[in-house]
Amino acid sequence: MQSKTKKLLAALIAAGIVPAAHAADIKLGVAEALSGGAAQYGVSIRNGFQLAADEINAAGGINGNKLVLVVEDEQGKKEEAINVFKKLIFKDNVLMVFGPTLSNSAQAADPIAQAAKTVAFGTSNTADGITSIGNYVFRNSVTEADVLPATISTVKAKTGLKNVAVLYGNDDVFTKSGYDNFKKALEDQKIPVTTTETFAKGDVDFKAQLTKIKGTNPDAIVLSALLAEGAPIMVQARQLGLNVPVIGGNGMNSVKIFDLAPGGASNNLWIGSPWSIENKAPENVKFIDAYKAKFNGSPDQFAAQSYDAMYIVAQALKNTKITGELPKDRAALRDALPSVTWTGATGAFKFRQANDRAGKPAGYDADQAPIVSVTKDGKYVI
Ligand code: VAL
Repeated sequence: MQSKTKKLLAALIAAGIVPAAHAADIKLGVAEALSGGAAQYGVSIRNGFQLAADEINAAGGINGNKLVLVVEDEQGKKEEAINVFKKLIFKDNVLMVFGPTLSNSAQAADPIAQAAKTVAFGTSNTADGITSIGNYVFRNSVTEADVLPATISTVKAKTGLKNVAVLYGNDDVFTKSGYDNFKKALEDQKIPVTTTETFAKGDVDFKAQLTKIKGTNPDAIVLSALLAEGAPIMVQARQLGLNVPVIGGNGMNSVKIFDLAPGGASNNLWIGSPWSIENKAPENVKFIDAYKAKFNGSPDQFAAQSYDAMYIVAQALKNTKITGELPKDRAALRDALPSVTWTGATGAFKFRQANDRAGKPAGYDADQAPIVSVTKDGKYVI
């Protein structure tokens, strides 16, 4: 189609004169944890995608073509993530797949997308090594490796901590990667560790580990956990009189902590992220207001990152010639993505090339710096 005709069609669709069904739909897969413990993140992520796609479609879509989301629940389980990726890529014939929610699932499912030469775009995967899977793997979530050194140095500067105890989940790709990066940051910043304790997914009683930690009298607890375990850990720590700062990774960066660890138990939790609800940049204010109006609640960082990711893909799509030949279109989208820059709810964004384990170019990580916040009376404050 000539670009003039395309523009006219886009305008007619936007004005509701021509129904969008007359234009070609662009099918995008969304594979997120919408049930189970990781739904604490996955539902926000789905909302962010929906909000951005609705806005983009209301503004005429992509050169007149409408974005259609095919949403699947991968339940926060790696086996389900594999099934859902296969369904979206081979049965639904989506152009690309967003997700899955957990790094643990991404490590299992992203190789399917890579082998099928279909973009897998994670908006919440923060463990090491995800984008080393291959050149079709992208993420706009800032990694633990990029965030945790800044989180540790900020808490050290602001609280004067001299030592820490470490507690982490040793059976999850993200919590283990968070531990590895915390350990390195603590060594680099010469902060002694009083004790290192572990837990497993599904544990509910953390008193043994916390009692041991309390016995070493640390100035803070470094915690690499997902909310399902991290929230009860905070509750039980406070019950035991451990009121020291808790330094968390990405798993603890959710407003859900205020419901799951109520009555002040969530206070004094430190996290780093490029997104903050306090950031008054116009793109962020627009996002927060639109999210509140649509979903009747405040957004979190997970919604902000998926919202931005949809706009990043939309930018790439605007520069992609969609031919209707799926392998060609999937490759064209991949090729258009790396050079996209975008200023959205999380601020200015660009990609950074990641390498595979042999040091050869692979996928793309986020190139963004974190801001460190601390929880106070039901809010993350800078
Ligand atoms: N960032 C984590 C992960 O990569 C969670 C919190 C989504 O698994």
